[in-house]
Amino acid sequence: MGGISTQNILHNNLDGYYDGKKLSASMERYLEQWGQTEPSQNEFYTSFSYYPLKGLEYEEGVSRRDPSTIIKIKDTYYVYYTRSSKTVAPVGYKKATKTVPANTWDLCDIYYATSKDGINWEEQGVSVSRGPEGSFDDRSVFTPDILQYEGKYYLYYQAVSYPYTERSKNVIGMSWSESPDGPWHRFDTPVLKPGKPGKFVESSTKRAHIESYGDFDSHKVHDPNLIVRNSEIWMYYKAHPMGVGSEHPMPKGVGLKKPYPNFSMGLAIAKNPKGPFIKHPINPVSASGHEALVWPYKDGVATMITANGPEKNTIQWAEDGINFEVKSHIILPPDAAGLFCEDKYTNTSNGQGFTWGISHITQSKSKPWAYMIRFQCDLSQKIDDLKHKRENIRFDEHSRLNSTRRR
Ligand code: AAL
Repeated sequence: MGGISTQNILHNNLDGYYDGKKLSASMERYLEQWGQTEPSQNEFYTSFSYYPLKGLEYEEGVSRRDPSTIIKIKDTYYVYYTRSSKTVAPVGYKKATKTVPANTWDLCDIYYATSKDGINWEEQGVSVSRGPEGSFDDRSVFTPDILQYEGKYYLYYQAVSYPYTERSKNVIGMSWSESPDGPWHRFDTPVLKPGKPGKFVESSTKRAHIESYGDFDSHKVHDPNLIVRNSEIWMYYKAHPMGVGSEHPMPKGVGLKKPYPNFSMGLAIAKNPKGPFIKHPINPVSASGHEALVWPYKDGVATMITANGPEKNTIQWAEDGINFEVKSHIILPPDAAGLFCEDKYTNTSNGQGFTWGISHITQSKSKPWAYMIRFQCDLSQKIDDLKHKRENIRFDEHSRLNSTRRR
């Protein structure tokens, strides 16, 4: 065809679009912050697709949840996760006993499974179990992440002691091994503890009844998620202050002058995997999110912020790994994801991202036990997967009618 090329038509139209126009606030933002005609032009945007996993699917009486980062040793993938033994269904904090769990992460141990293809998994057994009676981890160990570093393996996980009540403090414990199959050497003290405490009202047993809040992580340090950066071990974690959680709306007053987030993300850095982990002075590094999830991306750090807070359902990035900016909005992100991200621990300064991982489906009325599934996406520099760059994702009747507040 002679005459004008498609390219010229496009450019002419674009010029026309802006000619002499005053821009609205949204258009200013669009040009300054987003600047994309197609979602595929935003490397931080992805949609997610989900697939069943063989060997880690739903099982009556067994909860499998909170998968770790997935590592690959030779031709074998490894994932670590929270697992309850065949037991009765959880009954809540008030009715829980020495043998009856409060929730699906109570009375659990860390198990692991292996796979050759990332889809068919074989549960191998326990990696780390609860500590001896009277220890900081005698009630439950759960929500692990695995760090592979200088030929050794380090499992970081949440831990609680008996009795487990809504006021129990959560800490992060660690065990290490020469091999991904164990045996694991358990540290008998936590590697990370809650920060400066507030004060609970003594005449009550409720988590929400406090006289003071304390630091942003005065109650719980949760969901350790690790990267190696600047030759150091960077542990991001979810934090809760004392005084929130069990009652909504939050109690008013108590000298509170500014709002603060119930869910936030902290960062603690160590020179070596055994610690000491030093909390970053500008914590919390995110005022939103659940289940901390980070990966090295280009010369900075990316994070997926899900489920809670004003910036939920976004992907953010920080050149310094500390001051995150919103880079995309996502829907239906994986819950409690564990990533297969090959350079998470290589101290890279050009992180490549990832395309898949494992997430969990939490318990529901019809399926009272948590189980795990696989997800695919495109948050990788290497590939350009247009299927996972689509927008306009809608939900069918089944998803809508079954959607509810997660537990
Ligand atoms: C999850 C995580 C932590 C909590 C519980 C189990 O979503 O945030 O692991 O303790 O729920």
